[in-house]
Amino acid sequence: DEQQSGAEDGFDSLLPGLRRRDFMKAGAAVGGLSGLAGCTSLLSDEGDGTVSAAPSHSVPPGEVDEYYAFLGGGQSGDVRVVGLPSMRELIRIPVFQRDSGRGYGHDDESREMLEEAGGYTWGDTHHPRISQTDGDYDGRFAYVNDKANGRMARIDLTYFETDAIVDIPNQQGTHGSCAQLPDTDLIFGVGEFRTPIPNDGTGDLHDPDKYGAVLAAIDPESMNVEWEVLVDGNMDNGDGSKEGRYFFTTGYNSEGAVTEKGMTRSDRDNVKAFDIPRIEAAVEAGDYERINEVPVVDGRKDSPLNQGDDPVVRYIPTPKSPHGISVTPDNEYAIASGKLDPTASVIQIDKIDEVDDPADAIVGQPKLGLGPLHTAYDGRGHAYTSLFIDSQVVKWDIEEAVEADAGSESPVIEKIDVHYNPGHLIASESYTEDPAGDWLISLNKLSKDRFLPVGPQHPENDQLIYIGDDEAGMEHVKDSPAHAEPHDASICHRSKLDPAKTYDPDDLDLDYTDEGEETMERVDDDRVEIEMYSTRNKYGFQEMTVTEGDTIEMQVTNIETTSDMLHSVAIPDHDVHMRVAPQETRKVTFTADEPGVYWIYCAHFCSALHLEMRSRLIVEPE
Ligand code: CUK
Ligand code: CUA
Repeated sequence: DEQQSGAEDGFDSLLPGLRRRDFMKAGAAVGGLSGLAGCTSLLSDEGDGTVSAAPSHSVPPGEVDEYYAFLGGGQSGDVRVVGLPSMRELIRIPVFQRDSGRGYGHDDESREMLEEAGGYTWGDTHHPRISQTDGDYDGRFAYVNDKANGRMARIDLTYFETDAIVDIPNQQGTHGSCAQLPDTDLIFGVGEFRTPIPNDGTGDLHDPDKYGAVLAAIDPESMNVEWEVLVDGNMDNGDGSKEGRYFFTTGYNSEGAVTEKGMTRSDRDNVKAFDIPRIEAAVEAGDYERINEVPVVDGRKDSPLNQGDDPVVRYIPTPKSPHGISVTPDNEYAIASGKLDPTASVIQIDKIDEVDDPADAIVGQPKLGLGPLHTAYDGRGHAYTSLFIDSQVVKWDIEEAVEADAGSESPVIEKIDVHYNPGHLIASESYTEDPAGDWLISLNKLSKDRFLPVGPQHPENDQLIYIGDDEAGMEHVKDSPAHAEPHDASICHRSKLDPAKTYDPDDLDLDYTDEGEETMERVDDDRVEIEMYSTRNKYGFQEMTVTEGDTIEMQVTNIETTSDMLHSVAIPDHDVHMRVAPQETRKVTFTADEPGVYWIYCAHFCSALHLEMRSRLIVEPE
């Protein structure tokens, strides 16, 4: 391999540890080989003998990363927070699943939220998107879909925790999720699976012609579903134009089939351009049908609302089953990746309104390689597209693609191998109007031989690629194993987030219980209410005596003001683990149905007296 061949021409002896490829790049960076002696300051030493043109991705002990990456955890149901460029996983935010590490799904509030959202024990999170104001991340919320159960969740980025989930009516399989730009006035949930609507067992369940899929628009504050649009075909991913006029979705199965063979029969599918103001005018005018309490606008091709010059949805024909779609930072183009076709389709946004035939809004169709799935941007006019089948990332020039003939490969600048089979790729701040253009992560589906074998389920491989040097080209700098299975991500500069260090008790619904204010009261024949504090190294009560069959409502305030000083309430044999962070108050309700003595303990290691931090729950027989 090229990297090993340096010995032949003596490069290795010139600079031990410098690979030949890097040597050549280093030379280019200073304008020639003669500058070699002076170029070492441009190089970073990764400490493992390799020298690279990229800035160091290794963050030294005690220092912090420059970016937060939020990754959808796929079938794990969570959102991961990873520091960039180190790729260190900082924390996981449970969304659709219980998580004892966070006490999520164990206290009353989060448990009730999960129950009201359907009571499912998992979700399938793909696309975390951060709220924006004026076209830039405002650090307030992240929104993420649940493809498995047709839901959308909101994560409060002050506390890095899920604070709302909506079960979207008329939608099974919420795939794309995206905030309306530039100010997050709506959240869009893209319905993938076609079902009868309403899907309540009425009508002919076997007739696919009676099935449909909807786009859902959700209010970002109330999380109410405001309206939906019924369309032809399955939808897939989505992204919005930067000024908020259009929301684009890709899709497959324009055939309306129910088998793989049927779904791939025709050569064309389409990108749908939803005209948001036009849809809102239709809702305003009462041009909808209310189904499961949601106004549903008919956006199918033959809908009366789609005839004439002012359709609610424009169907832009593209080759076979386009998958990813993303709008360029300058809002000129929406680029759809071909999936089953080797091209991407470059749609000029301001042409959509002008052309008679929607197909004429496609102004470029570069040939990129096999299995193009998703496209990210560096803000310098380049696009980066993942090639699932070729296991590559291809960098190409957007304007060149507009100039070139359809099917031309001339816009392609460079390809780099990834390992293996990338789904999404994402560049820092790529979804904003001003991408940073330095790092890119390729979220690879297969890792095969890249890590120590750990049994039949291999880790995913999230690969870090430096894209900040157009001269030197893309450089793959790190493999990072990931728990199954990241799909999409949003990367946000750390300056745009301001997470709390402790809770603000005013943000919480439950009353604060300070030391000396603890109470234990029988409020009913079989109901006991406890309000107490926790601190190093005790709970408000050393023991609590109840009677078999009692329902216990236990509310606990962590009165610590020191950040990072967590305590919890773990109760053996009662399935209770309630984390309480500094200045937080939480409540858990459970039944004491087995007489006996139970040692309540703190499961977060909080001090040298952590093991002594206990209380006894004494359950007397009836
Ligand atoms: S994604 Cu959801 S199937 Cu390509 Cu945006 Cu992975
Ligand atoms: Cu408190 Cu351990």
